[in-house]
Amino acid sequence: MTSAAETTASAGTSPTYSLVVVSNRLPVEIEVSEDGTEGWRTSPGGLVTALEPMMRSTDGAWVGWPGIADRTFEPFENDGISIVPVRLSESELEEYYEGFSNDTIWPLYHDVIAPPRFHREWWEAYVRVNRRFAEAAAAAAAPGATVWVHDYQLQLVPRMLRDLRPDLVIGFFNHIPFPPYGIYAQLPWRKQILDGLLGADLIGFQRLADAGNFSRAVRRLYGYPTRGVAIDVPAPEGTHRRVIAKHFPISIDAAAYEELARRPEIQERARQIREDLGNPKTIMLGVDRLDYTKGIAHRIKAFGELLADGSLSVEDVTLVQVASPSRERVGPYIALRDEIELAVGRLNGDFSTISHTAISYHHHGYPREEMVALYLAADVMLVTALRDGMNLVAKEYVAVRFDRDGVLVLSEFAGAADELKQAVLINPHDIDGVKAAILRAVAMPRQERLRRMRALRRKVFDNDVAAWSSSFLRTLTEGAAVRPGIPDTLAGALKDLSRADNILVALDFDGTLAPHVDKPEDARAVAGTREAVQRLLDLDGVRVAFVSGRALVSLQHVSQPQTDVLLTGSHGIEVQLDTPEIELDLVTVELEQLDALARVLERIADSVDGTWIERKPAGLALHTRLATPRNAAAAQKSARDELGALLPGLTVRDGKDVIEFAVRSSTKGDALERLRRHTGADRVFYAGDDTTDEDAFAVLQPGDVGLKIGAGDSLAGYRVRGPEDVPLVLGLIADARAAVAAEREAAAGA
Ligand code: GDG
Repeated sequence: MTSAAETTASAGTSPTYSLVVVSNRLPVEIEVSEDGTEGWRTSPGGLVTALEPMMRSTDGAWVGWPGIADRTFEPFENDGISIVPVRLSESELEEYYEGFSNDTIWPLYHDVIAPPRFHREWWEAYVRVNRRFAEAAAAAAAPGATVWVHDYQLQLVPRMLRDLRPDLVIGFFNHIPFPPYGIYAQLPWRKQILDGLLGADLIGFQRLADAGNFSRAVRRLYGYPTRGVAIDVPAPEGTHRRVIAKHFPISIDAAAYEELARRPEIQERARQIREDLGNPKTIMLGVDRLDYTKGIAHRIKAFGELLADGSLSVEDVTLVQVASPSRERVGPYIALRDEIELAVGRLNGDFSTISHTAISYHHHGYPREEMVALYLAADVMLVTALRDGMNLVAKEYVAVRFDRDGVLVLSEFAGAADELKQAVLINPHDIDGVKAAILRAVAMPRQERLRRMRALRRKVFDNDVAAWSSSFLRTLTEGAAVRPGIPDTLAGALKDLSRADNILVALDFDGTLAPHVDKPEDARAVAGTREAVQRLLDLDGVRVAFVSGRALVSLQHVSQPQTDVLLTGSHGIEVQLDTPEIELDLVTVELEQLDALARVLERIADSVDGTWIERKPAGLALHTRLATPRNAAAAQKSARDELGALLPGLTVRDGKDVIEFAVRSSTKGDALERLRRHTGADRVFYAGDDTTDEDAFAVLQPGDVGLKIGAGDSLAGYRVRGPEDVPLVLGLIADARAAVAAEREAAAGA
């Protein structure tokens, strides 16, 4: 237990961290010992287990509320994790947490199972508290740090944080469902919440459907273009920021649950539980926070009807229901407790005997060991949620059952149903369906139980919580967002590169020097590019080249290059290397093939109405758009047949109403090799953004530097966020080179 130090004023400059997790509750809670001293105790939750190893290894901090109102605590270290407590007052707890989070957002996002209540004061408190969390996270984050914000209580934090700290990489994960638009649209602050979330680079959801609901809401309320998981959010100066909204189904530390289940004392406890219940043939179990989303009443109703109609008897079947206390000051939860306990009391009154209780009901929290023993003892696990983001209880039950026995009855409205398809799936609203599923589970033959459980276990163990968090963070830091600015490692590599005698700086154009635009002819390099290129051109031993997939004439038009810039177009087929003419980089035999190809196609085009040929740098295309379908097909067939016989090595590409033949297929890798030979460079710097640039990265040699612009897999060793960073990188090369030249001059003079 770490002792708790309270403070009233913030103490000087605080340290900063490269990974900051932000959640409403901290992973620690305050504990008062008998002598009245206070200390911190780790509260074991799934999220802590998931993030602990990463937090320890990456210099992480956790920002959150310590679970006690009106107290200010200094940041402290607990079990290797830095803890940054956020203060909440009693009235803020009522309005921001119990009110807006748990009585507005929670019911709204869970399909309005309970009516959401909308109060403007609650909303104001929510904004205020979210700002406090954002400020605490901003203060704790090192330059360029990754911040991972959790859950529905903090949906405004991503935007507030981005405004405070544009340098950060921001992720958000929503643990609960995101509702369909028809429901979401009820929220008076629906636009503000979306805007808050869109401040993140990556927004994670439990299910595919949740991510879809979110993207649809963004389209409906803001009209931003969305494609697949990508949403393009307008940013200053007519640019866009790409936000990814994608599902990452959360999981549990499956191995840790199995390890507990294998302990002899826990197995003994499971046997004990069975005995204490009077050794019924079947134990059914429900474990839930006492929440109206969990469908506890539906489960009790179905069980009661089965007892009433004689399908089950209390001698044979007992239902154990753990309903752990939750949100006990929120109105609907107070009413729910009464409703459930009335139903349990009635049912027990009607059906229990002196020796057998129908429902063994427990309104307590239990230690995890006891939960595992209950899972082990349960023949049938009932998860009947009306709506649930994931439902970890279902996964825990599966992880514990190393004996591969036990039947999981699972609501299709729990996120877990997307993965756990071998469970007995139910619609909890269909009471007859639930009753049938219970009977099926109780009577399921052992063979079938084992088969299903084996498949379920594979799912849960293959995608455990470590896989979940690393997949989210990988997507966040490598895929969805690239840290802004120039990485230190890149600056070091450029210094090293600049020591070579001859350097080639080769640059892709579209997406690298110029942002992508809708009309290719509108592309222009970002401000500062021309000046940076000129600085390089002015240095001895430095050559600059543009490498593009565009036809060379088009590249000249959009890039307006200085005369000394070397150019290659059409993926290396066209080159302009220190001559005013555009050369085709074709060898004699290819030129001869090109002639032969032209003769054949010209003859065909002359003889078939509505067809014509187009010359390309290394080939020709036969267009058939204006011919009758029959003539078009015949012309294409004879071109293919004749050329197949005459020039078997040609590359053939079929298009709509066009067939293309090329004597040479070339890549940007070929282009870069050609430039390396031409310039005699000892070291090469190459920058590019798309898959065709990977061919160039692939031919880089030790000591060369490859720079990927933006997200996505790449062979390049370094990465920056976008074209606006490239002039800075070029400036660094120029600086380093100038410094080397000055050094050499000084050495020569000495
Ligand atoms: C939200 C989403 C999503 C419960 N009673 C006791 C106890 N528990 C543990 C369970 C489980 C956890 O609490 C409950 O997790 P669930 O996933 O079932 O549900 P929520 O609390 O509603 O969680 C949900 C989750 O976030 C994660 O993203 O899956 O959909 O609603 O781990 O075992 N644990 C102990 N004693 C109890 O009495 N020790």
